[in-house]
Amino acid sequence: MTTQAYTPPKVWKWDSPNGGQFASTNRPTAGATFEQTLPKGNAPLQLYSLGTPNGIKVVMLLEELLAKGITGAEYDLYKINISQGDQFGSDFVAINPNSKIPALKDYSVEPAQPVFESGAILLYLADKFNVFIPTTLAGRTTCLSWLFWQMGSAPYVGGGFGHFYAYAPEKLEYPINRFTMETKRQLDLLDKHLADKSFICGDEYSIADIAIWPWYGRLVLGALYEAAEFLNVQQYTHLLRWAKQIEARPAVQKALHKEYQAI
Ligand SMILES: N[C@@H](CCC(=O)N[C@@H](CS)C(=O)NCC(=O)O)C(=O)O
Repeated sequence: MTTQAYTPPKVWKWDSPNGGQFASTNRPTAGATFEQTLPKGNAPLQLYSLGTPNGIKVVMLLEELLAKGITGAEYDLYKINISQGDQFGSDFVAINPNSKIPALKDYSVEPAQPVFESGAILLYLADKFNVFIPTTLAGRTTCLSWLFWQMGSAPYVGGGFGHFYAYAPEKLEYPINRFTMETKRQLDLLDKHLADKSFICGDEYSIADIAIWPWYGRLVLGALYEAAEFLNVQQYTHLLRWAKQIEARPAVQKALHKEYQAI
């Protein structure tokens, strides 16, 4: 494929497939496209997910809750194969109309509560069990600021930088430069923020760390897009210290292992 200047038509049309890693699943419409019955186990929480950064977050929190002996956090984990289009099945769409993993259904309440968006799932579980979120309004507000920051910022890393650096059918300088600039700005922000504190919100590990680590922690640890050298991550010493500290948590190791084992 060669790079050519593109003159947009008056009305955009879906040119399927348009190449690239996700060409088979991306589409300009929402909603279920086929009937599907999801598996369901006996645990109070049923999680439908995959081992992506957004998926890993939820399993990280559930494993931390179980490590604290919170039995209400027991869960069954089922793999949603997004490259085969499982996210467009009727049962999955009933939990998450946005057709993206992760999606959770809490059967410990009546009626069972569906939750989608990884940040909303983390907040729901932290509030439900009253842990991994500060209890003061000031602390909670700081924690939620960083949680929402992650949710708004990581798409520039994943959908922008990661897509054009690792997945797009050809390497294009303009989008790679644009999203590398923004990704490095975000890494520098986290590095500066972590210079004088153990965790994102201070001394306590919280859902803000859990949301941020699978994206930015794993990026500087070289686990995403094989981009550690390109992004010169060694310069982010505080962020690297934090990333390694979290990686060493037993619950995190369990989550990484479990997520990929999902059936
Ligand atoms: N903001 C959402 C993003 C979720 C998301 O983008 N999930 C991706 C995998 S990481 C997905 O399911 N993609 C399938 C698709 O786009 O069809 C969240 O954090 O839950």
